[in-house]
Amino acid sequence: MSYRTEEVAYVQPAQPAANAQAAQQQRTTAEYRALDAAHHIHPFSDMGALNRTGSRVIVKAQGVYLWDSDGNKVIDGMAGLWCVNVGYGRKELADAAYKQMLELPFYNTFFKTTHPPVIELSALLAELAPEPFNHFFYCNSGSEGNDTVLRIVHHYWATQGKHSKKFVISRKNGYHGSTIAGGTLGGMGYMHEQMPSKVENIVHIDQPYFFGEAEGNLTPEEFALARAQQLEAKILEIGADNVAAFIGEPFQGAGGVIFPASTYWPEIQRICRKYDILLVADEVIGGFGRTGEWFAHQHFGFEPDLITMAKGLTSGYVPMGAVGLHDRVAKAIIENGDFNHGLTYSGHPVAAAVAVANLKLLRDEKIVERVKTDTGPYFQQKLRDTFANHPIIGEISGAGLVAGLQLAEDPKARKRFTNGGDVGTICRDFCFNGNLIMRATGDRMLLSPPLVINKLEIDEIVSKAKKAIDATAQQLGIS
Ligand code: PXG
Repeated sequence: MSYRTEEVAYVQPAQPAANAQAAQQQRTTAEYRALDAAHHIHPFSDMGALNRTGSRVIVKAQGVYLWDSDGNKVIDGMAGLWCVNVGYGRKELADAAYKQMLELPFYNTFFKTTHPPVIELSALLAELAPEPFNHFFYCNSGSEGNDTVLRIVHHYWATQGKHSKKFVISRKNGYHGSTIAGGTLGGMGYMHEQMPSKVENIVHIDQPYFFGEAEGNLTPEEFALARAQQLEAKILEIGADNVAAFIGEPFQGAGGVIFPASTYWPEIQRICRKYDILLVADEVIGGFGRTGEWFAHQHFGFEPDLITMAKGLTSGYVPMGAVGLHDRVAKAIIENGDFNHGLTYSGHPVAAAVAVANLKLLRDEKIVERVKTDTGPYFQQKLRDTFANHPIIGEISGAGLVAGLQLAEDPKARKRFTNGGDVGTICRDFCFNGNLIMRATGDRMLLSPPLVINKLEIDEIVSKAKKAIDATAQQLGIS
């Protein structure tokens, strides 16, 4: 169904309804689309193009399934936006929010006050996070988490009397959010192009993307080591006395589920320690069970100084972000006077109550353990069995319940399509039409389903993905 933007202004609003829910139910898909086009600017979207075709209107969800306003049932291979770890429709989270809203919907934590939900959440996070992480600072999103990381890093070095340590090193094709700090830390060229003002003293090194960027006969391990050693070269170029931190996602999520070989993170850690540089793990996607560990840095075997968290912290039911501080960083912050940073909603009671309910589900229902020992290995094996010799799949990356499928013109020669982004979009649209949500990042197809997914539902995702990828190959004339 399509319509033109200029028709939108003449759409009649629906009759006033007794309550908001009834009003929602009264609108047709066409009415929703028209109103959306008339008044809503979507994130990261070409609104002119979107308004001409219209958005898919998602009206409800349960478990791993979504329903749109035409009644289509869609399996969600992306857990919303990498966040609905406990799946949709968990009453425990709704109850926690409801109860907290009646008890204490808001109070701040600025002026010598605190409240039970933020206390419970902090204690629970200290229990679930690796041993040296016992202190947490709260915000509303992953982007704010990384802004907070920068504030903590700078304050930390000031407390150590090392005021020249200002530079933060991150990676091209990393994603750290869309505030000015998050966008600058990230290495997305198309974002930087629209950001004439950036945060100072942030520089980027190359990413550990073997399939796309390795040259010659390097093994994945040799390539990953070489990419990690770019950090050392960059530190020496800037001067270790001027470098404050390195930040990276343990695996790049939005950048294409890029899993570095096992040599990468130990080398990054060695370099950070050698030059006295804080190591920040952005766990906004990797945290809370995605790889089968509570945190993705545990999967890769390194120990960060700071951890950025969001998404799975509340399974996306309400917005919340946090930064976990290693004891040595926390000690410096605690013992050195005011830290002049905070947000109205730092530690929001409703968000904190939902986070506690969410983390207890992940823990008590052994959801993270199941990802590690059961559903994760099943998912990874199923993908490899299904796509190992597929004519347009060049690489399958991932662990636990996250995966990237590299589309390629010649998989064996590691030859990518020259118009890879278009091929990804074709494939994404086949998925969409087949009622599977799968994300395309350029020429990589991504999966990150809710962590409560069962094996039958995994089979459904993989078979729908296969149909879409087969259809893509067919459209390209490859078989
Ligand atoms: N760090 C990482 C690693 C992320 O993936 C953020 C920070 C920022 O979080 P907020 O809550 O501010 O969005 C993210 C967010 C995509 C997509 O299309 C990924 C994210 C956000 C929006 C879209 O893959 N990741």
